[in-house]
Amino acid sequence: MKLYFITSNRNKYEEVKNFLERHGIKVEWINQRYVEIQAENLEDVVRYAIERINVENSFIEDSGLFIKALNGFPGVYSSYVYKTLGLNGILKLLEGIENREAYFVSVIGLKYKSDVKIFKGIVEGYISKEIRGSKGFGFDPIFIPKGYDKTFAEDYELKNRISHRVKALEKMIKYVKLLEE
Ligand code: ITT
Repeated sequence: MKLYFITSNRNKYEEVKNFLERHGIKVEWINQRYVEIQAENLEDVVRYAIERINVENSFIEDSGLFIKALNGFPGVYSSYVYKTLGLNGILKLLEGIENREAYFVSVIGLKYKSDVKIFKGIVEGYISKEIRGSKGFGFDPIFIPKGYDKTFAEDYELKNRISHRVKALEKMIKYVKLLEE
């Protein structure tokens, strides 16, 4: 089985490809941007985009970091905030704030056999006090998953077992495998 993954983010592509190929699904990368509407949640962004993509057996994935003390910011603006404020900007915003709870969300939109399906994964955790680790990408160096003490950038193997992305992918795998039978 082969699926096309439409994303402009190489790191995401690598994570997704490694995980899906371990589950017997081949992935072909379409390095392209798609239309992202301004909306308050990732599901709306993903649904709008995947419904307008004319590639059979393809999927997109939109993700974001939601910080509780900041009422969910940067959320749907994660990509922009990563580029503008960066990791240090986020740490500054949280200076002196006790509640460091945050979570990553991944939403996948799949167009498979002409149907559109949405899959969502979440991983809960905390924003670290400083930048730690060099693996992964994006906010990985400041995100510590609940129940652990290393950031995703320090323990990338752990990330690829429990991440938001992996959880959403597991749901998608279940779905496509059911339809294959
Ligand atoms: P697309 O072409 O797939 O949209 P993108 O880079 O714009 O690629 P997103 O909007 O989904 O991707 O990602 C939003 C930002 O959230 C992204 O720039 C990262 O900085 C961050 N992010 C997403 N997933 C992450 C992860 O697994 N670990 C750390 N940061 C992540």
